[in-house]
Amino acid sequence: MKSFAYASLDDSLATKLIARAGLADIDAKVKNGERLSFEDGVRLYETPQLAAVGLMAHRVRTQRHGRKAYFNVNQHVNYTNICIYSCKFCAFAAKEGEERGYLMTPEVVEQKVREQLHRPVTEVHMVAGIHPKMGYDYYLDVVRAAKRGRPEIHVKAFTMVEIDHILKISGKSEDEVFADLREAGLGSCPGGGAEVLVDRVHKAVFREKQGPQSWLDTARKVQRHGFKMNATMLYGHIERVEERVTHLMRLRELQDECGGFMAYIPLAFWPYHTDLENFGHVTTGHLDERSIAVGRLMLDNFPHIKAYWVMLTQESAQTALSFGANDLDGTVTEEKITHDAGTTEPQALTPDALQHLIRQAGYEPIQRTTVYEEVSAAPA
Ligand code: V47
Repeated sequence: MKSFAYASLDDSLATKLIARAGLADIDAKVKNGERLSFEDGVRLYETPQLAAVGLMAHRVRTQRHGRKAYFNVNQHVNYTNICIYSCKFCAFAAKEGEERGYLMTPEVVEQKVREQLHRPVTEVHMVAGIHPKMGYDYYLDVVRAAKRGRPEIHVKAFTMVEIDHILKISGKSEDEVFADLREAGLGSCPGGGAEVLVDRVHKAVFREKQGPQSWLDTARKVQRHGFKMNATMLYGHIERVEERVTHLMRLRELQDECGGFMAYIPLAFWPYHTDLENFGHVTTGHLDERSIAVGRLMLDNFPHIKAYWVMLTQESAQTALSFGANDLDGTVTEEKITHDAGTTEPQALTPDALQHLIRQAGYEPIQRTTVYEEVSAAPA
């Protein structure tokens, strides 16, 4: 298939368009590999000229990744929805004793992984609520159970909220806990729980849960102990533009210090069945593309920008490949967090469907492992 016109827009024409949008100074910085400032980030979020922002992000994406677009074959296991916290954006959490509450035993986790043995799954993504009663060994056991079910699988598990909780209940030193997690089979950590790394948003929306500084401190611990991880931002609720940019600056600083982030993943907020249902709006393509593009431009030290189709929708995620994203995440299989909050997307996509989205946008689909090794070039 011929390249999608936008993706191969002549560079001098792009430069003119960006200058017409009043962003020539930012464009010059991007071209010279200069770091963008907080004020630049705010302008990128506020300019009405989204196409110009997208062109700059696309140029950076193309320099780094050419026409490659990654996906993986994975499965999600949300081992419990019972949670001590009541975050206003969350429709997934249940209280102990509530009818919709559930807790998987390690045996059930193993069974979930075994159920997918006929598919070429390389990753299990495990995140959950913070259960009031489960002890330290339970966390190690769910990781061990996944590995028992499929020994070669990469276990990407536990957000910084879970890691912080595990450290606190362990009664062990930080070194011992990370050694135990590694021995159990933990491979890396997902990027959830960051929400917006700003105190105002934390107080207003997820007051009881780990705050911005603790998320960053825990991420530092994880990376210093040699684990790779991702970083998310939950956007499209009460956060302000300046707060989104502050979030990005904080991630960029930590990446300078530790270098263990693989991908930045902006997550579009779904409001249904949450305490923000009457306040929030469903995500729009405009904000999705901008979130991806600004992430690509501000996070000059992040190798990958992921457009997570479950939250962005397939349409927005596919378009995001031309706005700075180079990854669509994976097949997913069984997702609860966004589905409880009303996403209109299916539970799973086949590798074929992901490759189709990528090819239709003019890119080359590449199956990857969790840590971005190429599994194999997809057949043409
Ligand atoms: O931390 C909760 C978010 C996250 C809602 O690292 C919501 O590869 C939208 O982090 N609407 C969990 N989002 C998911 C996550 C993730 C997903 C895919 C890949 C990776 C990765 C990480 O979901 C939570 C929270 O920020 N979330 N409720 C909601 N109503």
